[in-house]
Amino acid sequence: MNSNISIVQGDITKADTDAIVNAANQKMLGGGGVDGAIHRAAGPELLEYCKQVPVVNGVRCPVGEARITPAGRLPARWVIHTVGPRYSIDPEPENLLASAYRNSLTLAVRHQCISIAFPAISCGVFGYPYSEAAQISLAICRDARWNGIKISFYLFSPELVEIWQRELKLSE
Ligand code: AR6
Repeated sequence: MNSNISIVQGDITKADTDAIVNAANQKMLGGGGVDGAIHRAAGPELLEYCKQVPVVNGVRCPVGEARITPAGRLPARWVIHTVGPRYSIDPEPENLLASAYRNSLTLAVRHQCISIAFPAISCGVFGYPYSEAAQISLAICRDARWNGIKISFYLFSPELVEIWQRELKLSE
C-alpha cells in the first residue's frame, strides 16, 4: 500500500513536484479552472507542447487517458494532462475517473517521476461529487504499484481538503 500520500490546500501551479496533473479536456488546448491556471503559469510554451500531441479521431486525449508534456515555466518538470469524466454525461464515470488517475500515474512512472501533484479531477465544471471522487482517487493512489512515488493532492477549498483528509483516514 502506498502510504506516501499528502493533502495540501493550495495552488497546484506552485507545486515543486516532478509532475503536476492537469484536469484538461480532450482537445488539450487550455480551458478554464485548473487547466487555465496551469497554462497561464506555464506560459505559451505549454500550449506549443500540447499542439504537438497527435490528434486521433479529432482528440488529443480521450476521456480517462493521459498525455505528458514538458512544463514550460512551472516549477514542475512535466505536466500530465488527463481528462476526467463529465459526471452526469459520460457513462460509468467511476471507471473513467479511476482510469484518469491510473493512466496519469503510469505516465509518471514511465518518466521516472518520484513525486506528483493531482488536482481534484472532474470536481469543478465536470460536476463530480466530492466524496465519491475522493474515494476513487485514493483507492487508485493507495495501490502498492505506486510505492516509489510521493503523491500530493493540491486542493483549492477547505471543504475539499476536509473531504480528502477524511477519506484518506478511512483508507488507512
Ligand atoms: N490549483 C488547484 N486546484 C484548482 C486550481 C489550482 N490553481 N484551479 C482550480 N482548481 P476544473 P474539471 C480546482 O473545473 O471539473 C476546464 O475548462 C477546482 O476548484 O478545473 O475536471 C478544462 O479545460 C476544482 O476543485 O476541472 C475542462 O474543459 C478542481 O480544480 C474542464 O474544465 C477541478 O476543477 C475540466 O473540468
